[in-house]
Amino acid sequence: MAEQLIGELKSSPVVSRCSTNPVLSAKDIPYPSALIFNAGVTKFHNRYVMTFTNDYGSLKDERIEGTNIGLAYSNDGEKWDVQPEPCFKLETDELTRAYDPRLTMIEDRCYMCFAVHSRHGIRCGIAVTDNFINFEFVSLSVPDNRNIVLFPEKINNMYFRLERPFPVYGRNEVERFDIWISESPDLRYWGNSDLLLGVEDVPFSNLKIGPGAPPIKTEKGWLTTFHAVDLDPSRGKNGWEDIWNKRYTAGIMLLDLENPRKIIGLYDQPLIVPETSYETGGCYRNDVIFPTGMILENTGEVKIYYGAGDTTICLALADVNDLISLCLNGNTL
Ligand code: BMA
Repeated sequence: MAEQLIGELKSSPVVSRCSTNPVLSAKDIPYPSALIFNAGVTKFHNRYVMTFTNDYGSLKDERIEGTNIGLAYSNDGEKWDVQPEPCFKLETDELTRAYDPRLTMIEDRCYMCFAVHSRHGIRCGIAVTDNFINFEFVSLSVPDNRNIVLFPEKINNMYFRLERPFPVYGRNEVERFDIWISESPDLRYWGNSDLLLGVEDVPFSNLKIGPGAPPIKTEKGWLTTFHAVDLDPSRGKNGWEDIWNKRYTAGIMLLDLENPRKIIGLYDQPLIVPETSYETGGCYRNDVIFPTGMILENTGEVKIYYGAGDTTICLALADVNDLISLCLNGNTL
């Protein structure tokens, strides 16, 4: 059972929302689309590239029929040119849905991590591409696992990833899920797994947490977002489903540059909380902020992309030093 209720939360004042939010929604998509959300974003050949979850069906009748992954390019990270066709879809007897893509450039190639529904549980895939047309499978986890994000470079000669297995028997409570870290010599074989952050150490979650956008490298450490969920059983219908009593917020933490298994700063309050009309109403699931992309510009500006309400893609902006201060000094900024 959920522990204490979390109550009211507020976004950090260091974050501002892009004035053109949502930066992408179903009306911008030139093929069947009802909900688009949870987008991987990175810089690729001097442009920004985005891959995003596209649930198609009927927005009007609140019906989803299937999922593919769409592709968009941008020159400024804000205005997006959606490509005429989706770029990725999984449909085999065993694997039925790929979604929640995250993008990481490593050694000049673009890696896409994604969640996969299979007939035998939820798995995490990693594929690599040089053109967003052909994708080569690199690895697929065992169930149940979701939200894999890759670090953009080797650390002490190993690749690292954050991930979120979901133990259903061993944790003694329903949906009590944590963030883990693993390493690999080749991005294919993963091991040396450790708990990175337990949900009990996040004061604004009473349920589960998971990795957000792939970490970015700063002078002070690896800066990375995560999603944090709180449950309030008194919440009722809050979107398409009969009952949606969860809220998703975005948190932020800083990991040691040389040893990313070590958290050197964790902001004890959420960074982004559902607050605007496009986050709190009219969504498939209202009150969901799901960060999946983060870009550090030369100016020190950080672009944070997040899915809003599992319905649109939004952008938030912050200064990298402010984000680092939040992690190191908590609420005393
Ligand atoms: C998670 C995933 C995400 C989704 C989130 C909120 O479990 O399914 O795709 O954004 O829930 O509904």
